[in-house]
Amino acid sequence: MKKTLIISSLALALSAPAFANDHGDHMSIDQKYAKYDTNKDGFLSEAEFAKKMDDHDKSAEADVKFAEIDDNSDGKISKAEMQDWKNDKDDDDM
Ligand SMILES: [Ca+2]
Ligand SMILES: [Ca+2]
Repeated sequence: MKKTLIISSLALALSAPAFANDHGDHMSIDQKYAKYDTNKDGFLSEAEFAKKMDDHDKSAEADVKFAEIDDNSDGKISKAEMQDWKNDKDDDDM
């Protein structure tokens, strides 16, 4: 009984970090994109992105983040750019 408890505690401890990451990212990129791409042109404009950052209380960083994510500097964020940026970041605060 005691041994079982230790093993399950260990399993819980090992699975906890993975679970925490999943928990912080319960929406897929597609879902997030659909939510904030309000004019449905398939890109996030700076205004659309600013709204997204505002929802996360990060409006002060919006222009910096936008420039960071907008890899080809065409003034809009494609899904691929978003995905690349997310892949580069370990902690997902989006
Ligand atoms: Ca758009
Ligand atoms: Ca771009």
